[in-house]
Amino acid sequence: AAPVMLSRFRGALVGSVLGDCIGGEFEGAVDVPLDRVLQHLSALDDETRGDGILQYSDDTAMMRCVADSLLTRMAFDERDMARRFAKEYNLAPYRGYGSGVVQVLRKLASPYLKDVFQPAQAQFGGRGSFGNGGAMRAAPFALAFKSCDDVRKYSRLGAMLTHSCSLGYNGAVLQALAVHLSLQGALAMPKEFIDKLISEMEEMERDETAQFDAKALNLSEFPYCSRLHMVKELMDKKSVSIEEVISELGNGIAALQSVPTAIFCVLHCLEPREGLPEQFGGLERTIAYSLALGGDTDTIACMAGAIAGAHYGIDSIPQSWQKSCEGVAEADDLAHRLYDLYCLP
Ligand code: 8NA
Ligand code: MG
Ligand code: MG
Repeated sequence: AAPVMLSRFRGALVGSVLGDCIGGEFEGAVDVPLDRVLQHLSALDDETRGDGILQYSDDTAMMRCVADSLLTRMAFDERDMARRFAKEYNLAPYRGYGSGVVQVLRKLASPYLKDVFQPAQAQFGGRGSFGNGGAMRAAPFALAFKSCDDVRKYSRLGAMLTHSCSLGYNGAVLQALAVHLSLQGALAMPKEFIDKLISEMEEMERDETAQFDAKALNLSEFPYCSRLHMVKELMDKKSVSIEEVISELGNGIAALQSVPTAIFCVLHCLEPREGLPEQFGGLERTIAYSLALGGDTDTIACMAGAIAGAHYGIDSIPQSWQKSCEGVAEADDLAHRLYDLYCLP
């Protein structure tokens, strides 16, 4: 039976935290053999393992700020959200933030700042960041807003607090829309799911700024659409190698090289796959597969975990995994409260 909406909400946020915590092990690794991934995952079942619980990173820290802000303000409030990012960074700067974004977070801490979008716009010589930091924290926007229009609008603004390059914030909108559709059960029809995302991105990338940024960065026109078309092609293939996924979609810290990749991980793992344990359910397969790609594993697994968690629901997540990761109970609580907000008339 399809999971109920509350279970999907909980799955989305808990799945996201698990991806971040479990994926942290391989962040930045170039080559991650599947047996190392499976070893890492089976260690989570071992109650006696000595290395304590897996810590979350910037992905979860910022996701929690987004959720807390939306819940407290019961709306998108850019000043409140910016203040929470800055405060969180100040309290725990060791969470593995991107090297550029820390400058934005320091500026956002200033009480004299008039325009909270300004520090992000000053990044990288005025071009803004195209990193995946906006996308990694985008899931709560899909839980806080019912309409597709609102999800689009506020996930974009939320990302622009740190990522003013269109490649950065469009990646965040793509991630939020993927979670939004997954909550509606749209992954029951994978082809329609990817087609819907392609048409959404077509609309967004027709925008003048998006066209300008793609050109300035030497990318093809409609960069997200091209990647999503590639996702669709890879879905149709009988067998796909890890190398092919990495070379066609990427596994890097740019949103363009990681959001379509995370979406592919979810789609690819809707069915059992060779090399992944038979007893694994879809969410476990998705996380395992995301890790095996190497590169920005915590963030790709965090984004794939949110989309997959929204599809399979909380009951698909092993207790032992939940117990092994920092911040799961808090994420579950945020999901419950966002659900209550979502249900308000
Ligand atoms: P960001 O805005 O600092 O972007 C990340 C990086 O992307 C920057 O440091 C640059 O190297 C590069 N970059 C982005 N935009 C441009 C541009 N316009 N021109 C040239 N280079 C650019 O931070 P973010 O929040 O987007 O980063 C998110 C990632 O950082 C996530 O993967 C997250 O997990 C974290 N991360 C941490 C570690 C770590 O050491 N723990 C490693 C990689 C990433
Ligand atoms: Mg991280
Ligand atoms: Mg990362």
